[in-house]
Formats: sequence, C-alpha cells, structure tokens
Amino acid sequence: MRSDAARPAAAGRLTPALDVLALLAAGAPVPGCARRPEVRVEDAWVRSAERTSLTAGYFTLVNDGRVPLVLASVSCPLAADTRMHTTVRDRGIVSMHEVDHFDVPARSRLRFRPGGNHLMLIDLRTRLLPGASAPLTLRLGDGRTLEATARVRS
Ligand SMILES: [Cu+2]
Repeated sequence: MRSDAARPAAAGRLTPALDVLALLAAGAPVPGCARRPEVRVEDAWVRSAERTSLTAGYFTLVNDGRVPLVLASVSCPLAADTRMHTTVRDRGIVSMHEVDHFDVPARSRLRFRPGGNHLMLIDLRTRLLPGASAPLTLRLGDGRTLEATARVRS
C-alpha cells in the first residue's frame, strides 16, 4: 500500500528551490536583485544657460524590449517650449530641423547628443547653472511617459 502522507512532505521540501528557478526562467525580479527597466533614459544633461533663454538638452533613450516604440515629445517645466531637433549636414552646410517623432526599434538606443539629435529648450523660466538639474518628461507614442533628471553642465 502506498503512503500518500509521505509525498506532500517531500514535495514541500523541494518547492522553495523550484520557485526560484521558475522565477528566474520567467525573467521575474528576484528580491535583492533589482533589474533595470527595459525602457529607460540614460545620461540626460542640459547645457548650462546663464545669459541666454535658450539651450539644448541631450539623453539616450534605451529600448531593451522586444517592442518598437515611438518618442512622441519631450517636455521640461523649466522651459516654455521644448522641441526635438536633428542636425543635418548638406554640402558642408549644417542646419537643424524640427522632428515630429522618433521611431525607436526593439533592442536599440536613440541618442541625443551634441552635433546630432538634441532638445531645444526655449524661453527658459530660470537661469540654468552648472550642477543644477532639470526634470524631463518623455512621452511615448502609446501614451506612456518616462521621467528623467538632466544634470546641468557647461
Ligand atoms: Cu536645435
């Protein structure tokens, strides 16, 4: 005759280890082991503006996910208007153009950096001194928003 009572005890002893393996296999966060979000903003900074009411901002939007996304707009409460620009070189002439949105494919990075894509922060409400910070809100095409803190530097 088989002993049913022995089985649950044995299974119970194995369960904790199996649970952790199942969590790892599912990619779930394990306590004490923080994971970076798949979609995130890195290296956000804004050029200091002590005498002008206009400056530029930069960041990297990381999309480590399997789904493409769209960067629809960026705003900063320290500026009356924030626009996304790209820099274009055509036969030696450098100009910048406003961009309505950026497509960010799955597993890619969208970089804003000097000489390339950049934010224009227009009609600053305050001087931006090195060491200060400026909050940025990135709005995605699906309605999600990402908050970032940009360091002000010269
Ligand atoms: Cu510009």
